Parts: sequence; structure tokens; C-alpha cells
Amino acid sequence: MSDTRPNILFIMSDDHASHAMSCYGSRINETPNMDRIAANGMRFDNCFCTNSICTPSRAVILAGTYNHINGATTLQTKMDNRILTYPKLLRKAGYQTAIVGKWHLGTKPEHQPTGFDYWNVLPGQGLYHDPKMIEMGEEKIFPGYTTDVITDYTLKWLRQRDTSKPFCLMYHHKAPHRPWTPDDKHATMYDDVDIPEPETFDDDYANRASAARLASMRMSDLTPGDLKQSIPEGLSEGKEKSWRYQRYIKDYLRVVAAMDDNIGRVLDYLDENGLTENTIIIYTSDQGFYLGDHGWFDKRFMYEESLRMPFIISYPKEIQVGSANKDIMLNVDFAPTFLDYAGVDVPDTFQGRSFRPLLNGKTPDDWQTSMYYRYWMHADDPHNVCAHYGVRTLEHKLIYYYGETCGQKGANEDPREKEWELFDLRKDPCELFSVYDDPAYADVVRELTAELDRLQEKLGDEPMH
Ligand SMILES: [Ca+2]
Repeated sequence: MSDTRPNILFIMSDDHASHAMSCYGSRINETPNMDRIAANGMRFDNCFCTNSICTPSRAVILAGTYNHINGATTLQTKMDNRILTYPKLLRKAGYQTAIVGKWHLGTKPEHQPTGFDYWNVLPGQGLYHDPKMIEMGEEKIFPGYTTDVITDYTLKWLRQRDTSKPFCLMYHHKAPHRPWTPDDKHATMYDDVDIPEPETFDDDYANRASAARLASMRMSDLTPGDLKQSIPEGLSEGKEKSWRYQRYIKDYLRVVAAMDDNIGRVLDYLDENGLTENTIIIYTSDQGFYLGDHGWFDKRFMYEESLRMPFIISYPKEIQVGSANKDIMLNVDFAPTFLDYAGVDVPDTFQGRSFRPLLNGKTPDDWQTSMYYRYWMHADDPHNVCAHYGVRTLEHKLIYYYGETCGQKGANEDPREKEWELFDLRKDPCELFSVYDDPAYADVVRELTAELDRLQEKLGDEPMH
């Protein structure tokens, strides 16, 4: 009898915020191929990462555990490749497994990908042109634009796979990570338009803890390498900030457009080969990003733009087309969900929960209504973001800036004042006014602090407050 278990095509990019996707209502670009996945399935509006940077988010996804458990807390920590991951379990259960593209969990023998029949990954961040990649342990140069190369090798693997077995393919783009280098085809896209500035572009960082004001993620922190053009002379401070934003956001969107085209090539392959019906197709990014929001680029903070991950998924056999979900769902929940669909038992050590019922439109009564977040890389060079943790519910967000290195690699000795923030997300969705000290919110502070304590205890993390 043939194996009817679903294939899994897990498409992930790097630093792509959902507010630069048309299926999420982007005001600044179109992503027609990503939209195909959303139109044919479900869009998650409250999918969050538990630590908004590359290496940690990828470790959470693979291992199904939080970073204080899997050890990949910062960009300088790597993941021990003996750790149990969902691809290992799928492979053991008869799936063919592959990863092509970004890995970012280390390239030494003890960190290289394990659990894959085929792997071909970039070392570290990788380059945008003519990338060096490590294919099954062997370093080679692959001529071309990296987004195209990753897609070419993804398609090559799909064509040669054993069609008698289901597959789990991790098609992981480097784009649109800094330094946002476009390909020739999209180099002049948006040349004749101005991209609108976001609502919080001129945030003055008042009415909050000091962390936002101290971060070096402003338009003025973009380097000559990011801007790729010399700054016109004679611009006022405000005009230069706007000029920098246009340079930044246009290259970011050009890189996204090249990626969207390439995702279209892979979706076409599935369509042409009759695979779309029996394949769970996912598009997500390892975290969100500031697209000029709060005057920033980059991520790291627990604020909405970098906390939120885009997450769209299609699987016509089970998921209603054109649907959306607002339940809280986390990157730590991905692995249990993949295992659930493959009919593999989820190990007790995994900390997430399968969201398959949500995909069927049946949210369990005891589904999570809060989430735990922790950014460990205190005062990192060059972004200078204060270490913090917190809890988000559907209505509020409590953040504690503990401001210490805790001995973490990549964190810098620069102790800070310990500060709290509380945001009322219903009244202040842009998170501009902390109400932590407002007596009207004393009960909310008490409840959320108790919820933070509960989550830290349940997940096994050490409180600092
Ligand atoms: Ca990233």
C-alpha cells in the first residue's frame, strides 16, 4: 500500500516581517506567490517567536524546546547536533528529509545538520551572490544569486526524490536579511515611487523604559554598506532620515520580491506534479522585523513588529481555504504539529503543542492564551538591545528589562537599571505608552506578573525579578 502521509514543505525566510506581505495587508508591497499559500489555506495573525533573532528561533523550531533548554540563546551560541529534533523523528518514521539554504546553527562537525537525507546549507549568514555552501559536508561555491541558487537546489532535490515515500523539505532562504542586496532583475523596482513611512517612524522613545531610546537600530545607524549609495549633500536631519528609509526599505522589498518569484517556482512544481493536495505548505520567517517602525530596522525587542512571525499554511485536505486564526501560536509549537501530521508521537521533552486542531477550526478550550519571551544577548554589538523577558496575552504585554549578561556569549558587560513596561494592546497597539506605573493597571500588573512566574516555572527558566 502506498504511503499517504502528507509531505511537508517548510519554507522559511530570514527577517521577513508580516507587514511586508500583501496577504497580511501590506501597504508597501505585493507578494503574489506567498499570497497563493494564504489563499489556499490559513493565515495566523498571532504567531510569535520566543526570542527574536536567527539562531535561537531556528533552534526552537527544530528542537521543540525554548532556548534555555536547547542552549542556543544568542547568535554566538550554536546547537549541539546530537539534540533530538523533529527531522530526526520524521526520518526514523520513514520520511525523506532535506534542508537547503540557511541553517545558522553552526558549521563545525558537532553543529552541522543531522537528521537529513540531503543537506546543502550556507555557512553563517551566507552571501547574496555566488554563495559558498556546504553540501553534505563539502564546501563549494555556487555561482548565481543566492535566492535563485537555494531554489534551484530545492527543485533539484524534489525531482530526484523517492516518490514512494513522503518528504519533509526545509526550503530556507537567506533573504531578506541585512545587507538587503537585490538581484539585477529587481534592482530598479520602486525607483519611481516613494514608499510610505510607517505610523511610528518619528517615535521619540518617551513614556517607556530606557531600552528603546538606547538601542542602536535607527535609520542613522544604517551603515554605508547597508545604504550602498552616498548620502546626498545638504539634507536636513529629517530629510536624511527619510532618504535613509527609502534606501533601506526599497532594497528590503526588492529582495523580498526576488524571493516571492522563487517561491512561485516551487509552488508551480507542486501544482504541475499533483503534489499540492497532499503537501502541507508553510511560509514563515524566523522572526519579524522593524520596517522603519519606531524609526528602526532590525528585531530583538519583544515589541509587536519583531515578535510576530508571518505564518501561512495550506493543506486542502484539512484546512479551510482563505481562513484566518487569531489564537496565540508559537515557533515552539511547529515541531509537535509536524510530528502530529506524520503520525509520530511527540516526545515528552518537547515544550510546544500541536496546533492541528486550530487548523481544523476547533481551538481546544485549554489552548494557550499567553506566551513567554526572552532575549538574552544583552547590549549586543552593534544593536545595543537590553536583555529582557516578558509575557504577552491577547490584550496586554509585560516586559522586564533585567539588563545583565547572565554569562551569555555575545552579551556585553554593561549593567542597566532594571525596568518594567506594560502595554495595553487594545488601546495602544503601537506600544508607545507604558502603563506599568498607572494605578488603574495595578490589577493587570499583578495578574501578568503571576502569569510570568507561572510560565517561567512551567518552562524551567530562572526568574531575574
Ligand atoms: Ca533572522
